[in-house]
This record gives sequence, structure tokens and C-alpha cells, in this order.
Amino acid sequence: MREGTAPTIQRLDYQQPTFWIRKVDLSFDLDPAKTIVTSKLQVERNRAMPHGPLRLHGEELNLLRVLINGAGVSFRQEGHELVIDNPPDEDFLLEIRNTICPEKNTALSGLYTSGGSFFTQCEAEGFRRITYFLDRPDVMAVYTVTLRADAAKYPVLLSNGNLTSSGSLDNGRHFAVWHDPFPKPSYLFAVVAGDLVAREQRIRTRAGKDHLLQVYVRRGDLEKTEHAMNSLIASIVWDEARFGLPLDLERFMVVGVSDFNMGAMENKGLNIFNTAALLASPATATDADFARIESIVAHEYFHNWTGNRVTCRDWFQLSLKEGLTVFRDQEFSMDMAGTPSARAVCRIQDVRQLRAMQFPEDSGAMAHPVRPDSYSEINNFYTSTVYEKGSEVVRMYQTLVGRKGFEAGMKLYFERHDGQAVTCDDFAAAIADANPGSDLATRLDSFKRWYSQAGTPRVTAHGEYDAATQAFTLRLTQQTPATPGQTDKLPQVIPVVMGLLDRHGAALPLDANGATERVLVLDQAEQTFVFNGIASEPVPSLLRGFSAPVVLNDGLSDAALLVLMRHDSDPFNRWEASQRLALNRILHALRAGQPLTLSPVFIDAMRGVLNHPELDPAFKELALTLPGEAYIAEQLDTFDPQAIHAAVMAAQTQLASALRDDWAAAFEANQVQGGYTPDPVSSGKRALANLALSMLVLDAQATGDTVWPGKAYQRFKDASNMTDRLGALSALVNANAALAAPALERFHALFKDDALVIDKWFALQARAPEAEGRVFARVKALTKHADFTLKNPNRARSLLASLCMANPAAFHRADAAGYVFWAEQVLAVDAINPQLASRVARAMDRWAALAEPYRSAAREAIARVAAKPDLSSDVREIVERALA
Ligand code: 0A1
Ligand code: ZN
Repeated sequence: MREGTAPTIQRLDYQQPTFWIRKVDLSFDLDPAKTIVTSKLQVERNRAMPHGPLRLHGEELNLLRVLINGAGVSFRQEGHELVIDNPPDEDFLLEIRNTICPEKNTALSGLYTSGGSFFTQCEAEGFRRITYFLDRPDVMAVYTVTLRADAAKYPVLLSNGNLTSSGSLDNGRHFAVWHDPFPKPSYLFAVVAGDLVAREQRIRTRAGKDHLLQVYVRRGDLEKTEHAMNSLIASIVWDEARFGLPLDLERFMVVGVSDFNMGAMENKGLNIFNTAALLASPATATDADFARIESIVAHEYFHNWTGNRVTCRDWFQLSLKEGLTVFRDQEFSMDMAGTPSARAVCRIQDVRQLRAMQFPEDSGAMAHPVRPDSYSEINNFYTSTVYEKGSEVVRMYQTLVGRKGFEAGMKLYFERHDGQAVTCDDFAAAIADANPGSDLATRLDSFKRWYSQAGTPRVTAHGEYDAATQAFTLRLTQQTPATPGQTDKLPQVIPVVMGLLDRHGAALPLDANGATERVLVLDQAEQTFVFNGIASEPVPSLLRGFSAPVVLNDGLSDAALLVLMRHDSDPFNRWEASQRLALNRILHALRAGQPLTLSPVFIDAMRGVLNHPELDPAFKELALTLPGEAYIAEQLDTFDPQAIHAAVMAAQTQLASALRDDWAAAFEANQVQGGYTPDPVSSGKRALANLALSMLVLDAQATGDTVWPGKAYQRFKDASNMTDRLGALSALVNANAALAAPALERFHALFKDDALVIDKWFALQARAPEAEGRVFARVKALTKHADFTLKNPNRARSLLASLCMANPAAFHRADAAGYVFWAEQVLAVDAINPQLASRVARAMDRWAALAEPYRSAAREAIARVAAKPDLSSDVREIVERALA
């Protein structure tokens, strides 16, 4: 859709609709070139609102007729609206017929075809690309849907809810009628029609109800659905046990599609998944894929309550469902992981993701609050801030009221709002009202600043120990940096979970009862907390478990960080200390403009982690992985991507060489015997073995040794699962070993028929560490590869997002060729799929913090894109915010 001048929507302009639609009767005559949609709507005036015309949303529709109560009616089409100026005062039946062209719908919003089948995507505003409607989440209706299609080409016909009838029609066509008893907003509507097969499972839940679960995929993919089905069953069991939330449908369906803009979609009873977030087999999916699938299946299932039963009043409230549902899927993954250490690994991975994606967002051109104040294209606000920071906000509720208190708050939320479309304020009120007198309830107004203020708060800690009085005084200050459109920020409510350790690492009692952990509530710009009876100078362990989404500056010395890394009872802070030690070194070298040299103390500390007899391999792998380049950039006012990359590579090479024998021992010690399972213990071992192998091949590259590259190649060839195979291949490619080329060729030949694996093949090459422009040149060449296409979002992302968003040193080039490439690709994708284009466009979010010459060249490239007259509203909003 070309439409350069989409209006800006303001949160405070919200008004109820002037009409409600209570019942929807839809029928589809499915045909890829021309689908006929007939819609019968039961409409009633909203008496709470002043009289006005009925204005329905519609885009890319070919209107055939409009009837009210069976008779013709006068109407007009105004932009993207169908306006009926004088509808009846009493309830009426509105009938609309229109056609659409699914096979030309490359934007993948609305009804489209993929691999010869039909799929829909209606969130956020895709329903209006199917038929005219009040396409807003506060209009909730009960849907009955009739599908008619060619029986041979589309034997499976699905929609939301329960199948009420089906049968044959003339001319080789057939039909199915679906009824969904739950009122829902249009964004949760879905249709699927095609030649699909299903894995089925019948279950009886705790509540004693029987349900049919189905996972639909293309023929040939069925054996890759076992993990998704198991994940679904585990999610159902978990939600009932943890929050008392049962499955409310007799039939729950999940469908995979290869062309999809996001991970998956929670349509009521008919979740639709990107195949990348659904299909897994040991031979084709990595441990990380298995974990991601489990969490996305859970996420979509959990939306059935947090999103579908209770939905959003308007799209500014998106985090009401997304932040809460991410929190729920993160809790689920932790509970599934089991041991405290495996839980900590989950938490560390989530925080790493937040820091790599959300922190840069919060300090860039697109910074926005968890509940944004304005947008021109809502699809641009499915962001890491709304999702991941939103989840951290929900986690802080739980930290402030406790786990039981949070569960009570959730119960009250559903008691009050089941079947309604509500706001983030309603959620906050429910949690606070269920916990009167709590740290949350007494500060609710200031706590809600987490929804309204953008930017990552900076917390500074300063400790002072008085040996004479045995008192430790901790002074905490906070400040949130200015973000676009928000200069002055008020203090936020920051729960700081903390403990004190003595010099030897023993936990010190913090009060007369001997408690060794406390939650400090920082709610002022500056506050002091005094701990008495502290026998010796302590090392503070602050923000345990990452108890708030802030940047903490605690000024701890390396010696103190080493105490935490070795002894903290909080595994998150042990990991954090290891990262801080590495980060300090890298930042020191960058600030001094000197080459990086790792100190013997640091090397010994890392060796201590690697050889530790008790630490889990998964934890070791995380602690020994250096901080990401994007996170390092976040620590600097202006950053030079090439200098950061050089420093990280130097640290990696030194760590590879100094621990050579230890890596070799770790590689041998972490081989997993027996059949493949993606459990936390085996995947932790594989992760550490793969890290060790990559270090050994990197080191071999520097010394000229050929043994480890040879071993890596052998392992690549013999691997019995994708984690090991891809690990070995990455080790060769990342070190630019001579064997990388034959391995890549072999990999492609092996998996040429498996699109999801070929995506990995592209991504791996686009993410390889840059050296002398090789990676950039490779990516440019790969855009011409026979398997490359911009039409499939997974494939396009495998090259474009990998280069522009995940490989700063290959992208930010002194000759600006990366930016020229970015501009070309954004424009090319925009003509096909605006949502996808605007995601890639966001690679430039942080241009203003780049050092020269990158900064000026980046700005110029953005300006060139912005100068194009026919940009989509999606990309226009991104580039205009960047230049503002
Ligand atoms: N609600 C989905 C995410 C989603 C959003 C938009 C989409 O199309 C534009 C698709 C999916 C979720 O949170 O999983
Ligand atoms: Zn979601």
C-alpha cells in the first residue's frame, strides 16, 4: 500500500466507537485471483456517543454492494473508509459484498496465499484488507464463518472456534462452517485453507474437560511437529497449574506457514505460526530453535487469556497483552528448565536479548514508552520496548508484591475484565487492589511512569563502610536520559534486589532475623539505605536477577567483581560480574584508543570459570561469551563500530590462545553421548563444546595449525544433529578457515530442499566476523544467489537483517557502501512488503551516536530514502523519526 501521508494517531484522542458490531456472519468463496467476501453484520448504535455516520475501515477492497436490512443504501468511499451517513437509529443488519485478490497480497497482511494455500494475518489492522469493518480492538463480536473452496486443492478449511457443519458442493467445491462462541476483536479472526495435514492429540485437562489439539503443516513436515505439540501440551498444563487458567475451547489448532512477517499469531483457537517458529527435528533445528519454538508456542497459547479473553481497548495498550504474555512465556521457560542454574540461564538469555535489542531502541530515534503516545503506523510498534521491556515491567509488579500477591492480582484482573477490552491502567489497578498496602499499591502513580517515560534509567550506587559503627551506607541515585519528545523525566519506582557479601564471598545478614537478601525500593532521585551490624567492609551485590530494566553503575573494582563472580549466591550476578570484567577491559581500550590486552588476572578468572568443577556448562558458555558489539556500543556516547569490532576480536583471539589447552579439555569433556534431546543439560554441553571448538579453530587460524580446523570439518560432516553441525560450520566460517568454503558448499547440497535450513546458511555467512570487507562482498553476491528472494520474509531477513542489524562491522563501512546497500534493499522490499521493509529500515536507529565518517554518511542515506515520494507509511515513519 502506497500512502505517504498517514495521519499521526494520538493516545489521548481515544474515543469509543459510535457503533458496535455484535455479530458477524462471514462467507468466503475462496479463489487465489478473486475471492468473494460476503459479510453480514449486526450493528447497533453506541448510545454513549453522539450521533454520527457509520465509518468502516477498508483497504485494497473491491466493493460490490452494500445493503441495510436487505435494501440498498446510500454510501460514499472516503480514503480508506466506507461512510454511511444516515444509518437507522435502531439495531440493523448491514450486508457488504466485496472481492479481494489473495495471490497479489505480498504484504502478507489480510488474506494471502503461500505455497498454494490461503492464510490470514489480521493483527493489527489486516481485517480491513478482507472486508469493511470497525477494525479496532474494542469492537468485539461473535463470528460465524462459511468457507467455500475447491475440494481437491483446498481439502482443509479452518477458521476460529468449532466446526458446525461441512460438506460437498457442485463443481468439485466443498464448504465448512465455523462458529466461535467467544466475542473477539477482528484482529483475532483467522482463516486457513489448503492441502495440509495435522498431528493430533486428545487431552483431558485438570478441570476434567476433553480437548482436541491439532498442528497443521504441509505434507512432509509432519514429523517436525512433535516438539511443538509437546510444547503446547506443556503450556496448557502450566497455565492451569500456575495461574488457574484453563483451555476454554474444545478444539485448539496451530498452523504453520512459510511466508509470515512475525513469529506467530494468537488468533482465537487457530494460532498461525511462521514455520521457523514451529518446525523442528534434531537434524534440521538447533537447541536454540527448540527452545524458541517452545517459548513461542507457549506465548501464543498464553495469549488465549492475556490478549484474547481480556484484550486491548486500543493499540496504545499493546503491552497490556504483549508485555504480560512475554512475562508469562519467560516464567514458563524458566519453570520448564527446572534447576536454579537452568532457570538462571534462561534469565541471562532474556536479559542479554533485552540489552542487545531494547536498550539500543530506548536510546535511539525510535525510543518510545512501553505505552506509546502516538504512532502513524501501528505495525512499527511491535517493538522490543512494548514486548521485552513491557515484560520487565510486569516482572517488577511481581517483585514488589511477591509471587502469591501477583497471582492474586491476576485473579482479580480476570474477575473484573474477562470479556472486555481494557487498558494498562486497569491491569495496574487490579494488581495493586489485590495487594493493598504493598510497596506497589502505596506508589502506584509513580510506578506507572514505567508506562509513560521512554529511556533506560541510569542507577548509580555508592557504598560507604564505617568500621567503627559497623554500618554500611548505600546511596542510590537515578536519572533517565532525555528521549525524542521527552526531555524531563521523573524518578521511577525501581526495585533493587540485593545482598551483601564479605571479602571471602560469604553472605552477610542484613537484619536482626538474619535475612541475606532484600528488595530496596528506589523511588526518589536519590536515596540512602543503611545496614547495621555489618562486621567487615562488604561487597554489594545489587540488582540481583536483573530486578529492574536499568543500567547500573556500581563503580565496583575488579577485585570486588571477582568476589561476586566466584561467590554470589545469585547466579545472574555471577554472570553479570564476568561480563563486567570483560566490558571494563574493552571499554578501557576503546576510550584510551589503545589496542586491547587482557590481563593475567582476567585470563585466570575466565580459566577458573571454564574449569570450575560445579558450574553448569550452559552457565560457563554464557560467562565466557564476550558482551555483544551492540551492547558495548550502548556504553559509549559516540561509537565507532570498527573499533568495537577490533577490540572484541582482539579479546577473543587472546582468550582463545591463552586458554588453548583448557578449551581443548572442555571440548572433549562436553561431548553428549546417546540420542539427541534438547534438554537444558545436553544443550548446555553442546553450547560449551561449540564455543570451545570455535575458540580452538580461531586460535589455529592464528598459529597456522591445521588439526582443529580438520577436526571441526570432520565434526561438521559426521554430526548427528543440527546444533553440532552448525556449530562446527560456524567455527570454520567465523575463523575464515580454508575449509569453510567446502563445508558451506556441502551444507547447501545437503539441505537444499529445506528452506529453514537454507535460511541458516544465508544468515551464517552474513553474520560472520568482518575482515577486509569479505563478508560484505559475500552478502552482496548472495543477493544474486538462485535461492535468494525478497518475497519470503525469513529468507530476506536471513541476509538483510543479519548484515544490517547483527553485523555492525560489516555494515558500517568507511566507504558508506553498507548504507547504499541498505537504502537499495529497503526500497526494493518496501515495494513488496512494507512491514518487512520498515524492520530493515530500523538498522539506522542509532545513526546519531555513530562516530564520523559513519554518522554523516548514514544520515545522507536515510535522507535519500526519505526523499522518495512513494514510500509506505511504515518506512516513512521510521526514516522521518530518524531524521527528526
Ligand atoms: N501478536 C503476535 C505478534 C504479531 C503481530 C503482528 C503480526 O502481523 C503484523 C503478526 C504477529 C504475538 O505477539 O505473537
Ligand atoms: Zn504476543
